[in-house]
Amino acid sequence: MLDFFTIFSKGGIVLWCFQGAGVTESFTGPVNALIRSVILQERGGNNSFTHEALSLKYKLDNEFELIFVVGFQKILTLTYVDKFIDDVQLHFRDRYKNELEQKGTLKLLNSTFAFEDAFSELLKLAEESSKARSPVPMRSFKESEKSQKTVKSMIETKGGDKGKEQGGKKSKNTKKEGECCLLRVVVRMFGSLLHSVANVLKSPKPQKPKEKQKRVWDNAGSSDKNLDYSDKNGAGSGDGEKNLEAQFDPVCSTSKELAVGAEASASLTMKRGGGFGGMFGMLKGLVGSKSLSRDDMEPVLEKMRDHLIAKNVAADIASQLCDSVAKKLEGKVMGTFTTVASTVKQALQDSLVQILQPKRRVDILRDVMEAQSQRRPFVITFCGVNGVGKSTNLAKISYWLIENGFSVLIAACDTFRAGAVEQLRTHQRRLNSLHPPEKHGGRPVVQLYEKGYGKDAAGIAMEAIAYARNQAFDVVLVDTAGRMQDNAPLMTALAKLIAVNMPDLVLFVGEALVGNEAVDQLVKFNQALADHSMSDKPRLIDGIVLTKFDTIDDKVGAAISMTYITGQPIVFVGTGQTYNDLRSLNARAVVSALMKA
Ligand SMILES: Nc1nc2c(ncn2[C@@H]2O[C@H](COP(=O)(O)OP(=O)(O)OP(=O)(O)O)[C@@H](O)[C@H]2O)c(=O)[nH]1
Ligand SMILES: [Mg+2]
Repeated sequence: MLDFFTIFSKGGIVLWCFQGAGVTESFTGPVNALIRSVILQERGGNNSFTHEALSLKYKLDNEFELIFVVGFQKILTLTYVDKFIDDVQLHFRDRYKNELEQKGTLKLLNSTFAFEDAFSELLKLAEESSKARSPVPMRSFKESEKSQKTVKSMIETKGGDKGKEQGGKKSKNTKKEGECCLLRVVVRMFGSLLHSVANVLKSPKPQKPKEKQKRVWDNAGSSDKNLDYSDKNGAGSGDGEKNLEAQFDPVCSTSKELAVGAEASASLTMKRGGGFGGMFGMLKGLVGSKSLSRDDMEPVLEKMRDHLIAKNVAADIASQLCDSVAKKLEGKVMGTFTTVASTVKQALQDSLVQILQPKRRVDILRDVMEAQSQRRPFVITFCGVNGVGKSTNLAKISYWLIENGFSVLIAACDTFRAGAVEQLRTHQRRLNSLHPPEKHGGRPVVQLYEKGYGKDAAGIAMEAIAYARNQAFDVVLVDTAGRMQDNAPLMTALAKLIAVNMPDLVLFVGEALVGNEAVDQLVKFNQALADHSMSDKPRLIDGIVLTKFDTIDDKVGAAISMTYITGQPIVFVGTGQTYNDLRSLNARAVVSALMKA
């Protein structure tokens, strides 16, 4: 049933692996994909991953820095896998504790882990238990308990079960029961009050109690004892008081009693906590050297989550990140003199830096040079919702490219918004005035390719690329119209533009001001590109331009949301409205702004 099971250290040493009978394909690819796309990208909140036809589940052992991965065909529903992976982890840890405790890669490499027998045994047990739990056929009505009941048994008889109930429950000295008992006393008192009022109304003469059970409400003459109906017979004998005492903690009246009460409650706290409360607990929390549990981390994670949201990280992403950090830390032994809060904070900080680090090389200048050597222009398309700064940042990037010695053709493919073409023409003029043609062999370094409004944007982009090839421009920057992610016709048009022209880079332009909306925008842009792609491997967003970074102070969360969703790097950061206001992202600076209280 299982395709493979592998146990490896976080450092990358495979300690043990199993390959299912008849499975010929190597599992290196899926495991590498899991490491690259989930474990290294802090998407560990959910411990499963699908890769082509395989479903992978994994478990981290943070104490011994191990990863347990199981793979099986995704069409199979293996209900036992979660428990099985836990069992294997526990067995492996217990069996090879000594080897695993030795520090150092070489020692680990030299150790042998003959785990086959135990693994097969565990697998057999897991498969059998899942068979045993296979769906039970539905019972017929005749077999059900309901069919055994007679109508008579369903009719409630007054007081029928009372005695049984009282007798059965009396031994339990719980608070709930005490409350019930008190309620019963009150109800009885109220009942007898009504009863006596009725009696008084019926006969004005004072009544003599005929039987012991009959209760009389006589305000004038009866003592307090008469009011106590808590004993079984209803006689105010004072036994009821004892019963109540047994069910509720007595209220301490003297200071001695108070002291005893305090002691008792202290011992109760110790018992409940299962360890040392008070000062010892506080010291233990401070000094550490215990393994972290989810419960220990929960309050800190909750605070961290709120903190991230306050810094403009999308709520979903903040939760996923905190879950991933929790998974990474669960079971980890804390260092001496570290608190839970500092451990969690450090782990979160590392995760954030990891997310912002580019996963692949993004070097536009080098790529342009490579395209130059192939005698073709390097094409970049800018897309995003309305007014985020696509055209302005396109102009800034033109300036940066010109400064680096390249010639640029701007394709005016926003044929929709009034003034879009004129806006680009103004930028072209200004850029040419900053870099006059005289300095560049008499040829303008920036040109605008435009066909006015209302035309097909994909067609204009294609013509512009052909023109750039003929005129030996180094780079083509394609400006597109802003569109909301829910506008299906416009999203289809963008997907077509990208599918037809196959640009070298698709940059998504997004405002740093955006909060939860970032997730929706990126997911839907990527979805539209995937849906309308003509190839098996669709062209999705390759990178992000994060604009208006100068307007957000330290609420830099959008950077995290955007990179987390796409897994793509932030290629440029727009920090103002002049041509110089273009930066690359400094991951550490962003993370320190994020973590700042
Ligand atoms: N403060 C600041 N403002 C910016 C930045 N980038 C763009 N802007 C401003 O944002 C506004 C919109 O910029 P555009 O470039 O026209 O935006 P667009 O995405 O092309 O808009 P549409 O084409 O209508 O979708 C302009 O006023 C820009 O000056 C930035 O990094 N910082
Ligand atoms: Mg524009």
